[in-house]
Amino acid sequence: MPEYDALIVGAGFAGLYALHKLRMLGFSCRVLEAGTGVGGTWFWNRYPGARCDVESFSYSYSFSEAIEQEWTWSHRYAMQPEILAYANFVADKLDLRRDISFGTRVTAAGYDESRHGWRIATDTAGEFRAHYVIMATGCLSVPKVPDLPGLENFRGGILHTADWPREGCELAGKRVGIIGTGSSGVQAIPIIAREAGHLTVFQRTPNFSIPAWNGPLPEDQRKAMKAEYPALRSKARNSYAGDYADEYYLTIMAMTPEQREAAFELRWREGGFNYQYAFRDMMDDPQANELAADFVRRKIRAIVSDPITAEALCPKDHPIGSKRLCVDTGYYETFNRPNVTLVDVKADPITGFTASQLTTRDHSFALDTLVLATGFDAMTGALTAFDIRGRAGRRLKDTWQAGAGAYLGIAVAGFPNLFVITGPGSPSVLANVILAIEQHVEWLSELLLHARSHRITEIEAERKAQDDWMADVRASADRTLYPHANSWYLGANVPGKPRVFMPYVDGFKTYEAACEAIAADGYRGFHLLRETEEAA
Ligand code: NA7
Repeated sequence: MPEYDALIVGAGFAGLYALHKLRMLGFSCRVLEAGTGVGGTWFWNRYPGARCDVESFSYSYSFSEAIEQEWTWSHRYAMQPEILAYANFVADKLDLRRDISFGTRVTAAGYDESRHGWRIATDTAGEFRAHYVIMATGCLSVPKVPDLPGLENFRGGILHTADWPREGCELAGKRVGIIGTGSSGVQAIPIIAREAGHLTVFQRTPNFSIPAWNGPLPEDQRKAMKAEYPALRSKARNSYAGDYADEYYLTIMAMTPEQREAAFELRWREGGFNYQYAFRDMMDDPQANELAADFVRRKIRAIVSDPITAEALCPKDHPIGSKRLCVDTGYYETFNRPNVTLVDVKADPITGFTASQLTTRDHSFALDTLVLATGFDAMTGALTAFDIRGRAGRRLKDTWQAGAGAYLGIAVAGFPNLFVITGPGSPSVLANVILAIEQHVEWLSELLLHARSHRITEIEAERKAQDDWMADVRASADRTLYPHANSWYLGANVPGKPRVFMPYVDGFKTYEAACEAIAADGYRGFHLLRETEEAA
């Protein structure tokens, strides 16, 4: 059976960097990847309009100056094909493919206590052994197909945004329905509307969306940004969100109404996430949040011509930012098109499907194709999709029955020598995830080097340290407005999933400092078993 120091699950941005980093440090590694190529979420999410909503110069690896300088981003926000091309460029440049098994899905992983190592089963490549397992499986990698009544009757095409056919899909002139108005739906709807004969948007909950104002980056700007990379990266590393945008210097409640209006307008015109991160009280103070939300609702009413449609598009049931903000290109404007209809399925619920129709309580809609933009079993989906068994054969799924948690969001008590990149309890999805990945991979590499040089055979989070960490994560979240929405941050989008707020809300910089302090304190909160202790 092939044996490695580390098996890495997933060849997205986390898996690629983990492979590079650990290989450079002399660990033998193999990456197991279910897809036929690198890129992770960018490999699967090929729906029309798929784009990153963090700026490209930020959403890119910072660990290699050569990569930074050789690669040139074409747009402020890169589209999916460009990000996938970037992942491929990195894989080639670092010669990573030779250590990746593509088309290989992990089906089970079990800890062998006598060997202090893992045994991993796959669907196509047999079994492997490894001292360490690194789950680089992504926070948004298991698509969620909702339980729609009678969907099996529908004979038209059914597509999920997160599992879009590689060869694309012909929607020209067709009657297309789309369910879901989160980031994926908001990006896909304007593009599909241009192609389709008619597009019907089935909306359960409207989301807040801020314009991206995306566009090509002029040559001089690209050059200037490349020259500025060290400063941009350092600013990102010292920020809340792991991004180089200016953040948190405005307090909504300290401004006059005129100043506020001007500040909201400025952030709207700048576009993107900084509408949230510019304001220090937006996620803490309900009154401040409502003012920011009201500004966006007024924008929606000004853009959308039909007042009933406009009102239906205005989010009113959650604080702005408590569900991940959407960043769009012409989303609200799309509802002014004559070939687009909005259906509020909270008011008029979906009741079933025939071979060619979606029916709601009050209406029926003839469709050729149904697009599901219905999201993911986020943050834990890929970690509970197959059996991971730790000490005494205990399943990770059972361990997390009352809510997912990991010490520093990276290691789980009872699962020695297994690590999760951007796991529950770390900033992950609340930060620029590429930087969050880099920080985790780098911190973990130091831990594994420490283990190697101190002849440590087993690394395990202590239960108390993990419980205390997660209690702090929850307490911090509870001081904010984040838990005030039925969001995927707390698993609310998956029926039966325990509702626990999973991301670390105190920001990237604070989190990194906590990780460094724990390392400096001899990896406080980890039980490190030395070979000599074991012999004694
Ligand atoms: P999201 O943000 O989870 O959005 C999923 C959407 O699908 C959301 O509007 C849901 O409405 C809707 N949905 C889910 N199930 C149903 C049913 N049964 N009926 C009607 N509507 C439904 O996923 P995305 O893929 O858009 O984005 C996820 C992240 O990926 C995003 O935040 C970025 O980080 C990238 P609901 O709000 O639950 O009422």
